[in-house]
Amino acid sequence: MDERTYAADAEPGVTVTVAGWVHELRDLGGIAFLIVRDTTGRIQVKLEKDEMDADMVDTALDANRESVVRVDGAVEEEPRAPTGVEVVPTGVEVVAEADTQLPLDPSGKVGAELPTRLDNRTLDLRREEAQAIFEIRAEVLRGVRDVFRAHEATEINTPKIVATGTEGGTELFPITYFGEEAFMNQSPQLFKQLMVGSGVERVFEIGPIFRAEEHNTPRHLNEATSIDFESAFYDHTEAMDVCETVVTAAYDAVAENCERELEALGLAEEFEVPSGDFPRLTYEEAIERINATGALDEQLVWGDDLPTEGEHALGQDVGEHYFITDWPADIKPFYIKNHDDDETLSTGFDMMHPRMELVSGGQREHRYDRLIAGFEQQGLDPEQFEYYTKMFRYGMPPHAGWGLGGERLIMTMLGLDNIREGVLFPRDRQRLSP
Ligand code: AMO
Repeated sequence: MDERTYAADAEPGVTVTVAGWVHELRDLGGIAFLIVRDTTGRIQVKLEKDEMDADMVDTALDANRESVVRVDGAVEEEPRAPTGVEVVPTGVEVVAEADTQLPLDPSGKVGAELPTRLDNRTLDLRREEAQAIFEIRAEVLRGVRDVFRAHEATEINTPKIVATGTEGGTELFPITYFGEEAFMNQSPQLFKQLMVGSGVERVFEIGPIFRAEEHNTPRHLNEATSIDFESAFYDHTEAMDVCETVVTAAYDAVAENCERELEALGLAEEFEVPSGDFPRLTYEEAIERINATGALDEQLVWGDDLPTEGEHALGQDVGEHYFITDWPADIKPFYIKNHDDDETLSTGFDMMHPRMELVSGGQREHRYDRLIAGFEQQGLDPEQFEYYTKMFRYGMPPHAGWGLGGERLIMTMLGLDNIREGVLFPRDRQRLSP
C-alpha cells in the first residue's frame, strides 16, 4: 500500500495521502466538504467546485457515504474545520464503493437496536463509541497481562476441547470428536491446577470458556473470556490479594491510556479507579446484610445461594467492589478446599462488583484422598477425572486461584447495560453468526 497519513497526524504544510471512509458530505453550493474518517478520527477535505479539476470534484461528490476513499493533497490550517486543518485535494479515488442503503447508520445519528447492530457489527464498529469499548478492552487485557507478569506468572493456553466438565454437568456443550463425545471447556480450572503441580508454579490464562446456559440475560454469554490465575503455595487470602491488584491494574491502565475512548463514551469525568482494598464479608455477614435490606420476600438462611436481587441489594449497600468469603462447603465445587478448623466452611470466595459477580476462586483441595471424597460427594465419578486426580499423587503443592469474567469486568467498568456491548461477535441463545 502507498504510504498514508492518519487523520490525526495531518499537519499543516505537508502533502499527504489520507484514506478512510466517507463520513459525511456537506455540499454548500460553490464549496463542499468531504469528511473522511479513519481509525484516528476525521479530517475535512475541501472541494472548490469552480477552481478544482471537475472530474475529481465529481468523484468526491458522487461517493456514497461509508465508501472507502483515498485523497491526495496538501494540508492547510483551517480553524473552522473540526480538527483545525483541511486537505486541499489534488486527487480523489473511490477505492471501494458502499451501497446507498445501509442496514444501520454508522454515524450513530440514527440509533439502531442491539440485534440490528450485532447483525451488522462491522458497520456498528464504525461508530466511535463502539470502537472505544474495544480499544478499552484491549487496554484492560494489556494491563492485566502486565500485572500478572510482574507477579511472575506464566501465561498458558490450555485445551478448549475436553473430555469432562468441571463447573456443573448441565452447562456443557457436547461435540463429536472423531466419533467420541467430547465437550467445549467450561473453564481452564483443572489444567491450571495441573500446571501448579508442574515446576511452573504460577500461571494465568486469558481465553474462551463455553457455558451452555439456557437463559438469555444481559450478563450471561455462551462463550465468554475468562481471566484465570493459579499459584502454588498460595492460600485463598493471597489469591484475593492478587485479584484486587489485577482488577485495580485494569482500571489504572484504562485511566492512564484511554482518555480519548473514555471521552467518546462520556465517562472521562466519572471514571474512577477502585481503592484496591476491597471489603471482605463472610457469607454469613452477606446474608445478614441482605436480609436487613428487606429487598427479598423471604429471608435467606445458611446454605442458600444468593439470588440476583439479593446480590443487587448487597451491592448497593456496600457500594464498591467486595469479596464474599467462607461459603458453605456444600455450595462450592469439589476442587475447593474447606477450612481445616471447620469442614462445613469453604475457602471459596466470590469477588463482586455492586452490580454482579465478577470472580470465583479459592484455595484448592490438594490432598488426594480428600479430593476423591469431594468428587463422590458431588455425585461425580472420580475415574473420569483420573488424568487430573492422579497428578495429586505425585507431589501437588497447596495452591489457590480464581477466574474473572473478562466481559463482566468491561461491562461493569464502563457501565454497559448489556454484556454483549463488550463482545465483538457474541454467542448467545439466539446468535451463532456473525
Ligand atoms: P465461575 O463459573 O464462577 O468459576 O466463573 C468465573 C467467572 O467467569 C464469569 N462467567 C461468565 N461471564 C459471562 N457469561 C457466562 N456464562 C459466565 N460464566 C462465568 C463470571 C464468573 O464470576 N473455575 C472457576 C474459577 C476458579 O475457581 O478459579 C469458575 O469457572 O464473571
